[in-house]
Amino acid sequence: MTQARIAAEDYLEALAAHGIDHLFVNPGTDFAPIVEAFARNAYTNRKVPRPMVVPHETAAVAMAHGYTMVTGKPQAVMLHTNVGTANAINMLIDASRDRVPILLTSGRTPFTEAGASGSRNAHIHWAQEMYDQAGMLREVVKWDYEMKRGDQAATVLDRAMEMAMTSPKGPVYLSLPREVLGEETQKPPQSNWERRARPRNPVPAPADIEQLAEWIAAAQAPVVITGALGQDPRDAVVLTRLAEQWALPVVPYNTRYFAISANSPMFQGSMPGPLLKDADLVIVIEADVPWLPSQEQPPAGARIVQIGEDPLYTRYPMRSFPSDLTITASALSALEALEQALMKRRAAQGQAEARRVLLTQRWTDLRTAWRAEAEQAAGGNKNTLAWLNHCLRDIVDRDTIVISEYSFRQEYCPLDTPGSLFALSSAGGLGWGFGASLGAKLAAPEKQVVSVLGDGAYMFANPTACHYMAQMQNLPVLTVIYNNALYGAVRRATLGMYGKGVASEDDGRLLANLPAPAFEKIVLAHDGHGERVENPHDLLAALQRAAAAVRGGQQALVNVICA
Ligand SMILES: Cc1ncc(C[n+]2csc(CCOP(=O)(O)OP(=O)(O)O)c2C)c(N)n1
Repeated sequence: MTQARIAAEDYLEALAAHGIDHLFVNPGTDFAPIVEAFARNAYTNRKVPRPMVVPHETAAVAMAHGYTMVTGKPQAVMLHTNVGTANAINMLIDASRDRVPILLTSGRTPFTEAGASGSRNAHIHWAQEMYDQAGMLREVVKWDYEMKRGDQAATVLDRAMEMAMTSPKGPVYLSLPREVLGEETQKPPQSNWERRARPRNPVPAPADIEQLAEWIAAAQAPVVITGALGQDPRDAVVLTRLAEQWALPVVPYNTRYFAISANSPMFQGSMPGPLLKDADLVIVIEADVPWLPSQEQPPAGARIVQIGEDPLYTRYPMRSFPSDLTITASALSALEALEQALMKRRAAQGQAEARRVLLTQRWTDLRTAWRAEAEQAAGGNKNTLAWLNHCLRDIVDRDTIVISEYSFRQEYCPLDTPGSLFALSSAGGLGWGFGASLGAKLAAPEKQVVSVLGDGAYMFANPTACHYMAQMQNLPVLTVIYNNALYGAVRRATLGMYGKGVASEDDGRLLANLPAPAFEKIVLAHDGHGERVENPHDLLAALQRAAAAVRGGQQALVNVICA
């Protein structure tokens, strides 16, 4: 019997037509037409995304994020009505603040109480209805919509994807009522996608670049501060070239991507600190918070330049960093234009040479200090963050993707490859790293994927859901836990405000202590390899065994008990 085609079939095909290879799902009663459409598709050879059941929404969105950050190709997630969507919002905030395009969708409880094939037939269908389901997340998506008719499947996706993929990129949301997905469709879906030229990323005005080049040529003490630069790996290539040629020190501050290698003398640590204090030119590129004004400031006379695709961070309610020149441009286009503009100013390079000598010496001294700090732990009986990162040098190679939430430091473990580092969004919604590492591995199976997570961050990720995905989808990743049995950031915040208060009497540990269970045993339940390391002396060998297990196709976890 031939069955009438339903809208869900058109919808899945439209997803594939937009290059969406994976649909990360956590299903519910709203999914029936989607399930039927996937099942029917098994009898055709039409291209549809590969569905993947992820047993927690945090992991599902983090996986989509991880896949997209590595490939640049947005993926789709489908969740269950309001309740599943609610679980996803933390990860959506992360993606939104770092402009990662994700198509988040969820079913909408049937709106009809009877009469249509998708009408309500379960108790929950009444209580799960909201006046405005998208209202929960409207503030963190660029665009949201509810599909109204079955024949809209293709056009609605065209709109969703052009919104997600146009600068500044970001997540979008679509809700999918069950009756609509189940509608019988009469004619092939209409789409004019082939005639929808997308605008390019913003490029800088030539006059602004000339001005900046002039300032660079004249500067005695410039500093470049980056945050999300490197999202396009080419950013890092051009920045490094420019920084090395013009002796521009670079501080990737709370960086989310690889901006410059710590092996370059122009890498000057990850805190603005002294360079900012003495700067006469501060070039802020894709950095929402280039320094903490309550703690440090550039000198009053310093010139400040802010460059970014959305340099005013228009979705941030309050942000007041000064700027003498604000340039709306992608980092790549601004850096390339700057390179050209500086070529005409070669005469000014003498100044840069003198600076290069000083900066190279500073970098050499910093490197010596970083190494000494790391090796100090080797002689002791407690692992430290520096030692953990130092030991990672031994397993991290040019083909490794490192995910940090937020315990990885290039100071102790330099990387060399653009596109090799991904760190938690500036929004700081914890629980991202483990799922993102799975998405990264899915996107780049040939690469070694290592995530370095705090013990708190690991638990926020719903670790059993993540270990489950690693096992079921054959995604052997290495998870390294920097386990200080503490919410260290919470303790620091308490001591920062009440260093002399009553809360300091127990070293700010009230509400921050996190006595940790044997995480290394959780991975065993998922056919993985687990290690627990108490003594610094044992760390390297444990990491090597874990990396070998991963090469053998097993997921692995190293629980590093730290000071
Ligand atoms: C979803 C979420 N909940 C709570 C917080 C608040 N928070 C910020 S840092 C932190 C502690 C994280 O602990 P851990 O990952 O062990 O890292 P540590 O601070 O100890 O280095 C918490 C709870 C958050 N950022 N995100």
